[in-house]
Amino acid sequence: MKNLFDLSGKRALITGGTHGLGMAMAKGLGNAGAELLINGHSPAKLEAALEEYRSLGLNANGFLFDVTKEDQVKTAIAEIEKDGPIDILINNAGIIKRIPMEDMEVADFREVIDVDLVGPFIVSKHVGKKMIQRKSGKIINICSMMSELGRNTVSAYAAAKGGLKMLTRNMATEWAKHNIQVNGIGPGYFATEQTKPIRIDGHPFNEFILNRTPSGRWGDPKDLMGVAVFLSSPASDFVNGQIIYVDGGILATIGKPSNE
Ligand code: GCO
Repeated sequence: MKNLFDLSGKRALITGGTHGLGMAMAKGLGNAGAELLINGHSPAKLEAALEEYRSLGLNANGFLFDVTKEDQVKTAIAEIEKDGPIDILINNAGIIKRIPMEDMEVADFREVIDVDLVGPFIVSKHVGKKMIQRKSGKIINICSMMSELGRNTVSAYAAAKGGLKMLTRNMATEWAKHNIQVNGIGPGYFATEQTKPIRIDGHPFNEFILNRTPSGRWGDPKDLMGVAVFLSSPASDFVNGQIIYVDGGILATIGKPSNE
C-alpha cells in the first residue's frame, strides 16, 4: 500500500516553489522521496528556500527562470534534463492583482494572464514533450476557488484560473494516451503571504472567509501536501483531468448568515 504513494527516485519541478503553497507541496513530495527541482525568479529567495529544504534533509536544487519567457524555460528544462527526467511538474507560480475591473489597466490584466495561464502552458509544453517521449509523467496545475467563482477585484485572476482549469482538462485529453496524468488542485483560502492583506484580524474579509468556510478556518499550507503527493504518485495513475478542491468545504455550500 505504501508503494502507491512512494516518490523515491522521482524528480519533481515545482514552479514558484520558493515559498507559500508551492513550498508546502514541495516539502510533501520531498518527504515522499522525490528529488526537488525548485524554480524561482529571485536569486535571494531561491537561495533561502534551498537552505530551508536542505535543513529538513530534503534533496533540493534551484533553477532561476521566468515561466512566461519561453526561451528561458526551454534552456532551464534542457539543463535540468541533462541530469535526469522531470517526472512530476507542479505549475504553481502565480500572481494576483486586486483592482476593480473598471480601473484595471490592460497591461495589469495581461500580466496576470501571462503568469497564471500562459506560464503553465509554456512550462507544460516543454516538459510534456519529454514526458511524451518517455510515456510517463504527472502534471499538477494549481487552480483556485476563482476557477469556479467570481469575486470583486480579481477579474484577471479569475479569468486565468478558470482558464487553467480548462487547460488542465485539455492537457489531460491530449496526453492521457501517453500515460501522462494531468490534474489540478484548487486550494480554498489559505494562510499565505498572498492572502495576508485580506487576512487581518477584524478585517471584514477575514470574518467573511471564516464564516463562508464550513471548516471555519483558513487553510494551512500543509493541508495541500497529501493531495499533491497523491496526484504525483502511482496512486493516481488512472485519474485524469480532475480538479481536486481543498477548500474546507467552500464549494459545497451556499454559505450561511453571519449570525449562525
Ligand atoms: C482573493 C484570494 C484568492 C486566493 C485563492 C482562492 O483575493 O480572493 O487571494 O484569490 O488566493 O486563490 O482560492
